[in-house]
Amino acid sequence: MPITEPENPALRELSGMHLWHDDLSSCSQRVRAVLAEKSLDWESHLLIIPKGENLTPEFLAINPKGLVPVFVHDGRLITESMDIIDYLDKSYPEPPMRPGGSEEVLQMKHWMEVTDKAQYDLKVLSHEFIFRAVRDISAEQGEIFENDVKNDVLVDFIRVYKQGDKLPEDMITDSVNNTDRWFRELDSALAGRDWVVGEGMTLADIACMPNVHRYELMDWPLNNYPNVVKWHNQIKSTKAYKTGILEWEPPHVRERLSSYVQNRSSEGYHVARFGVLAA
Ligand SMILES: N[C@@H](CCC(=O)N[C@@H](CS)C(=O)NCC(=O)O)C(=O)O
Repeated sequence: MPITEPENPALRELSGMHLWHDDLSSCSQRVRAVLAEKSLDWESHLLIIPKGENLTPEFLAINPKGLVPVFVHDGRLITESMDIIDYLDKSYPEPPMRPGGSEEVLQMKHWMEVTDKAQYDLKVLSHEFIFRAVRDISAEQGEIFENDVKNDVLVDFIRVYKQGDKLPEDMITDSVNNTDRWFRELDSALAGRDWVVGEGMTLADIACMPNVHRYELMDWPLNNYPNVVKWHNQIKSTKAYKTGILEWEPPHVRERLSSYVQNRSSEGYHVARFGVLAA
């Protein structure tokens, strides 16, 4: 969404930078990563999605879609993580997070777009293979989704997710195959290069970073994409990754998620058993 003047008067009066975010959400990680790289001061409004804190009347008055991140800067409202990071880089160009040439800028935008489109598959696979450890949709939350959240895609997904302890196999297979395609394209883009586009870290790297981090947590077979592994190891030493992602991820939650992945894997339920990964 482009920058708008919020209808909510309380938001119009806010000064400085405010971010409504969740500790593990990939879209929130992306915004925190840029804020960290640029050493910007911001006020945190942390909402824990599994607790339903994105479903309160107060938050739905801020974003009726029930989604984080939401960013407000001196009364201007921006939702959509890719738009927020673009806004931040244009407003605070140091250090620059876009390449010099216009062709490379187009490539960077391409990576922001395809990774934005990859969000639904990340949601499906994260919920199935990681978040079941921490996210159970209560009856009360289910009603809020059905009645108050203005977001058909999310409401439909939550309806399927809460129906049983497994998502339909064809849904998982589609998401695995789409994600493998995304990884293969990223691996080709990174052949012989340190960064996705240009000579330094750009918004293209920031766009992809949270997804690869999440898939690593899921025990996705990353070794299928050697250039991505090399890039990801380098990314791990950046401020964007350490401050934007790791510092917000409580170690006990990370351990809980990892042991959930391992336990389900030992029962034979693992992402690599689906779609092209199983072939
Ligand atoms: N395209 C949006 C997607 C935002 C989104 O899907 N946010 C997720 C967290 S990453 C969320 O708030 N989910 C709420 C829920 O699952 O209830 C963006 O990039 O900001």
